[in-house]
Amino acid sequence: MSNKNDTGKAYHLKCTGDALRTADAHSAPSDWTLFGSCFCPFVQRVWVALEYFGMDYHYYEVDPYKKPPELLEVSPKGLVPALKFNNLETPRSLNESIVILEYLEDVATVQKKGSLLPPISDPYARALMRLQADHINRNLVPAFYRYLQAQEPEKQIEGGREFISAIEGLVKLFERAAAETNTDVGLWKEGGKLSLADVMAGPWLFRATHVLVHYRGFTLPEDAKFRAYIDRLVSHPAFKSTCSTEELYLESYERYAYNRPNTSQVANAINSGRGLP
Ligand SMILES: N[C@@H](CCC(=O)N[C@@H](CS)C(=O)NCC(=O)O)C(=O)O
Repeated sequence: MSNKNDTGKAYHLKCTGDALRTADAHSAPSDWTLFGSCFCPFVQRVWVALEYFGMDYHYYEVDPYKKPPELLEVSPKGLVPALKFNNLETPRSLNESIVILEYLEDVATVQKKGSLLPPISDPYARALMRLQADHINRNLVPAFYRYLQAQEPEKQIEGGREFISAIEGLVKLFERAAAETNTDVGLWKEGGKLSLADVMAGPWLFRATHVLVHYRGFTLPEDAKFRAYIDRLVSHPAFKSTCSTEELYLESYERYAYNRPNTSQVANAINSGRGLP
């Protein structure tokens, strides 16, 4: 091992805690199969939405680094999440967390199971939420990995600043939506309902509260409103039901924290300055 503090822990292959209970409750065949991995934040996005809408699905754990043929059939780059449609004459599937989220949002709208977006009657509010989503993908998510993978102390300090600034950018967009619209701004507002932005950012904000704290000595912004937001997010029933125990994340992310070679396509993209897969 190149770094003496790297204890060589492997990523987990089975959920724990609340997520295990949810996976067990969805272990029977269904019209949809969610190809997931217990540690994966992109999977968690889709999983939270499935839980939020109360949809029927089969949770199926795969190792995306081993790329079994059944995963490659439903996701060309062998990335999780993927959603497979069973019981159709011709095989169908979707990959890419955001594409799957939008698909679920459409199905939920048609089936009147709720929505993660403000109502269609308020296109401006919907657009503001999509701005939040865009910021999350463009800034918050890559900043999380750059920070976690940074090895030199100066790079870690810079990574921490960049991650904080991505959080502040998101907060500004939440505040803007609250000021400019009368409809939903998600959990940012006390009493608000879960939003697309909450689902998209939640998995990384949640991991920041333990993975970044543990490996980078990160402290979440002190701002009381932000702290209250994080509490609402991680205790939301749909979110909480997809969370494993802290230990699972700490162990699964050790390879990122020591920037082990070939950790993942995401880690390689960060190391080479390319966009995320
Ligand atoms: N853009 C994809 C990214 C998904 C992704 O990177 N998933 C990781 C697990 S967290 C994966 O499958 N990695 C396999 C690999 O790196 O080969 C999405 O949003 O769904």
